[in-house]
Amino acid sequence: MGMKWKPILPLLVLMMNAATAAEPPANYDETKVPPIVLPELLKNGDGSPVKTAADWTGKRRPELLALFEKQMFGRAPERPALAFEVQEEAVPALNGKALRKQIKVFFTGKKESPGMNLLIYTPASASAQSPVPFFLGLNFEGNPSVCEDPRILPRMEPAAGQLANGQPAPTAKPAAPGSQTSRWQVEWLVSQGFGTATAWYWDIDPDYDDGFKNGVHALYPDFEKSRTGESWGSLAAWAWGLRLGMDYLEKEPLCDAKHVALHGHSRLGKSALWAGATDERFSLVISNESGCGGAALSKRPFGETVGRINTVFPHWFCGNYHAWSNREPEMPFDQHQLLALIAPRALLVGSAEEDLWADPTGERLALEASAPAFFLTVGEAKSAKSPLLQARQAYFIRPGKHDVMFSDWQAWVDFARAVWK
Ligand code: GTR
Repeated sequence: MGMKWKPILPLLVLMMNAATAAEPPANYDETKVPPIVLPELLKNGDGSPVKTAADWTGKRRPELLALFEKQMFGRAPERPALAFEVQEEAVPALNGKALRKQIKVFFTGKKESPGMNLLIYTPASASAQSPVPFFLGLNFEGNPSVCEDPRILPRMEPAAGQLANGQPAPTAKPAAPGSQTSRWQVEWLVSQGFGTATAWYWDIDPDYDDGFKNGVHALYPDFEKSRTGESWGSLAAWAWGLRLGMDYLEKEPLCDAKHVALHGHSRLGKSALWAGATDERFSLVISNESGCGGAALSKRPFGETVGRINTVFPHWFCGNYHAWSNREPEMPFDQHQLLALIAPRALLVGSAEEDLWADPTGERLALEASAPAFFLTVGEAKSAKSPLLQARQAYFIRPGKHDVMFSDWQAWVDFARAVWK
């Protein structure tokens, strides 16, 4: 036995060295960022130019969607026909200022299957006759964390899991009721005339590397049986859940489904961008400090890198994305192209000055580089009626750290009002 194992040890040591050697330390020095060349936005893969909105919609947009699906987020199964159960009909909440509803949305179209709890608040005055615009987003810590309301149904705790390497999986951090109040601003949002809908992202897929054995992945065994480098990772699973949330909002009488803003912070901002890129029902997409794999350009070596994100979160992207670790200069795509997929709908990219890990400058540059797709598509769609083409895109940066703050919400609401008027 001993003899058998001996030769393997030096090999293991070698492999570990290779892994650490491949991960250079994060760069935070702007003078060390070399000039970068971004992949073309308005040129098709065959080299032909994209000159009109029809060229974009008919050819370039589908081509880029396929590229991001194949190389980055992975292909998800078709969403099931909507099946939901009203757990709580609209009832007065938050001292009469709001209505609260709680809905279970099932993941396989069958009512006995697992699902996510969608928590909804609207202004007290909302009705089927006067539905309200909505903000939809996943939360990090469970529905009871988003505001102080003892009637929010407890989160559904997932069974203890195992990591792909056989170790016990981490359990979700317990959340105190209302612990995320400042990040959700529910009372303020309803006072401004908006509805808000949210679900816990772990309901869809627990956030650890389990080899895609649990969460929604487990509910599609036939799809998983033929798993390849192009199959969905966890970010795509959360995006899939967001789209299912929209399937429900389209049926929700209190929601004006033509005006739904999809928002997400950090890793959930990455998912929001992918859901917004793939699903044109979202009329506004808000990426808050989504950084690497979100709004930030990957080709800028600043803060988090593709190699680092794939190492620390191997389950987030599809298998193929791992091939781009530490090969950013060779990547045939970058995040400005993902942002462009939102056009001609509205897009807000939010950054924080101290959130250097997410590369605020890279987030702004990606947004700027996506602008030609917005000019092309919005310009032709709205022509003279919309002199302010830039109003379809906003970049918001505020002082402070990686977080969702009240000032972020104020900016999002201001922008929503501007694009929805
Ligand atoms: C970090 C990760 C970021 C971001 C963040 C978050 O650790 O490196 O890409 O997603 O987590 O989601 O809070």
